[in-house]
Amino acid sequence: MRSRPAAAAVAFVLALLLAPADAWPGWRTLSARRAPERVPGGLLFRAEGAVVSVTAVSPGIVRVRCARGEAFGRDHSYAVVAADPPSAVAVETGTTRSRVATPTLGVEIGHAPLAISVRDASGRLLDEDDPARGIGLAGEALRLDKRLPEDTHVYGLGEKAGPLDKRGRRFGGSALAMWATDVPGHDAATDPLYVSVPFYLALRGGVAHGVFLDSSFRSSFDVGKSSPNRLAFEVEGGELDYYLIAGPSPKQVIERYTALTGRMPLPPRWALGFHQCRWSYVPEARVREIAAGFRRRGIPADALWLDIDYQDGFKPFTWDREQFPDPERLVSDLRALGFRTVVILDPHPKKEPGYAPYDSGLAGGHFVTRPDGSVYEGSVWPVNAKRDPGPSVFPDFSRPATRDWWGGLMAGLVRTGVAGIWNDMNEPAVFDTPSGTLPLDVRHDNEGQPSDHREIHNVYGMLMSRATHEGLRRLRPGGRPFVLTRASFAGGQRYAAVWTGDNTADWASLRGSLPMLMGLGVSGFAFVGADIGGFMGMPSAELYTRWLQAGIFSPFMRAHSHTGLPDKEPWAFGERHTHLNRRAIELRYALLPHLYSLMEEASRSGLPVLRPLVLEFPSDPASAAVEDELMLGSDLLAAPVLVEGATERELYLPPGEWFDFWTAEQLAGGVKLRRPVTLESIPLFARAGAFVFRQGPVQHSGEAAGQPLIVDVFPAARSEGVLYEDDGSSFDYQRGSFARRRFVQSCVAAGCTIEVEAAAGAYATPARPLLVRLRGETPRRIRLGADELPRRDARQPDREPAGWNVTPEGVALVTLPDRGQALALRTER
Ligand code: MIG
Repeated sequence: MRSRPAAAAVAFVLALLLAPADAWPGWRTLSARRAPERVPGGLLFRAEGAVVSVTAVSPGIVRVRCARGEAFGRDHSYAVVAADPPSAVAVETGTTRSRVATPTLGVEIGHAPLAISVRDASGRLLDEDDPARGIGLAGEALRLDKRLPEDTHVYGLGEKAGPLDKRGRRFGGSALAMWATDVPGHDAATDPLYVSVPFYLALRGGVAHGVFLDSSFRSSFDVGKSSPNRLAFEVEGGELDYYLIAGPSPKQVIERYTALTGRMPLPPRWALGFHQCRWSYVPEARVREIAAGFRRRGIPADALWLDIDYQDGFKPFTWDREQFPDPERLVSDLRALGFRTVVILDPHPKKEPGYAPYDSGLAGGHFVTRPDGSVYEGSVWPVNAKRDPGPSVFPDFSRPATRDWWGGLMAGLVRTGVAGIWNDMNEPAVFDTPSGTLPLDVRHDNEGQPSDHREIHNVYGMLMSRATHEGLRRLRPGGRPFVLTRASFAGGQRYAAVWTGDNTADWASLRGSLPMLMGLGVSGFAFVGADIGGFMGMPSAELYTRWLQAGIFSPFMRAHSHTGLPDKEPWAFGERHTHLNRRAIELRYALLPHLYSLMEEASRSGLPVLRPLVLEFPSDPASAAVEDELMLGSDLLAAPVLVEGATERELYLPPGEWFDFWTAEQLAGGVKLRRPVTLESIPLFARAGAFVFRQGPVQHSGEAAGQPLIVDVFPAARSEGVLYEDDGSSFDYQRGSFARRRFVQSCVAAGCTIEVEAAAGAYATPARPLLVRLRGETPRRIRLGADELPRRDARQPDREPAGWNVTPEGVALVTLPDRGQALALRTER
């Protein structure tokens, strides 16, 4: 039976009219009440009970802001550092639609409901609000619904468990919250975790854009969960204030996002070494034993960590003098062995008159209060002290004067020689509230506009790490600070590295750590790592070794353990595994020059060091969901073994030409491979054209000076690589004292040319041998400039300072003295 066309049309129109109300109970959709007004950078719309502005903040970033009432409140952000003045913008206003356009982004705004669509310069649709819903109001909450096309992938949202693609797989999608939470033993289903980054990157057909919701209130993201083709986000208070960020590549989105929220500062080089931690190494004799344990076994390491038990009754800024009678001596003795000391500082000084941080904090009004003005007291570690247990008070890190005060309290630790600070429990975690954190009505300064914990909770940890970072900068002006934090927020990459908290010693946690770390990287946090070996519980020897082998590729590489467990150091799993573990850490140290160069790049571009494949291959559909492999920079692909008892590793190589890093076997990409593996295997692949910068064996990062610089070159028609070096610890690089060197390769049928440019910058690299390893082919002849390079006698290598030979493994190895000069090698096939 056929219905009459007119009736069908009426039914269709009716359905359209009724649908929004039906589908959106409890929410009121905003519509413009009159023509928009011009404001700097864009347009302002007035709706029933709310205002909405759409403004360009840079050619590639448009800001959409919605507030209740007749006008916006204070324009303030803990995340955004560089909002440029509104840039060149074209504005058109119409009766039903208006437009705000930059040279990169065109935003069309429908007036009723207020809903936008975003196109790039070529007119391609990037993003679109649900045209029937747009922005909704309900109680204190504000919400926005966007369309989520079937083929869109969603990455980022900070520190999240589960799949790399936040669209999710199970249950049709993900509902993810931003609310810093202490979650010991988290697993793939745990949400939220400690860090809140309300930023995502959407990728569709190889074209990316980003959305950053700049709200510190609790927010939620429904990524295709309640409806597979919708992405909705909601804030529980304050404004709905978000930025649309142009690509078109995912890397450009991340560069723009981190231009807005800041980038990781270059860390000291030692912080890229291996860190050994445990809850807790006490007394000091045990710390010395651990240090000696590394050196005796020749296992490289750079830092030893002191967890809460080094303190007197868990009071920050104190030492337990029975267990640590002379901390200064301990720290300097460790330093003489090449170890830095990092200590924990939690945000909960004990309420104890006579304890200086409590007294000065109280006098300075530095602690958060209840609504009646009394200082809030809660139970955290000091309540478990053996002597005089008691409650804690909580610094208000949202008050600038409090951040300064807290920073100054570290003077003693800095004088003791402590090299870095570890901020834990800063969600903040509280033992005696049902929520596990501060009550929502606790008062905060909020940088001069008093507010409550609902608004500050998510930035509390970041602001603590900011106070710590800024304090270290003041106390030790010449040295780069090292801070590790558990909780943070968008922009927190400016202050501290992040570790993923209390994971578990099981295989699922090892596998889950990869997408978690890659998601953090996409979200602006380049300096990240997970507890190697797993924090809760005891790993098998095999799991520990596999975790270490994967951990080599984490920018922050630290092994840690819960209290009360057997020894978990790299040598605690028997002789065979000690050997395997040493080899893994040695590879990490060998790669330090490469890693440091990538970290320097990250400090300027915001691009992560540990990358999901999709960042390098955004147009390759098969790369989109790969989460058990990673890219270290753009040239190395690691496929760590993540399965118990594995005898082979199935892996995917993206399109292009590849080499097995170990054997230089040439492999065609765009396919899945199966590679046999043993316990020793660390499957690693180099893109054709890769330059891999390495150093010889060391016991700690301080031993590198004067060591040979080793460069592995994998042939390609044309490629380049960049090596970055500096003194590794000071800020002199900001005044030109660095050495940045470009390596350029071009190959034709007859052979390859490898040009090493003279270093740019004023830092003089130490005189050293330069070892160039030509991988994947053995030439007949090699020239240095115009002259043929002599063959070296591998048995008496020092006879010929410059020359080449073929190593026993069959690698053509060129040895040259290096003083940072330019040089050119030509090979003849
Ligand atoms: O309530 O300081 O995530 O790394 O060892 C536990 C003791 C407190 C939690 C941290 C963990 C640390 C532990 N801390």
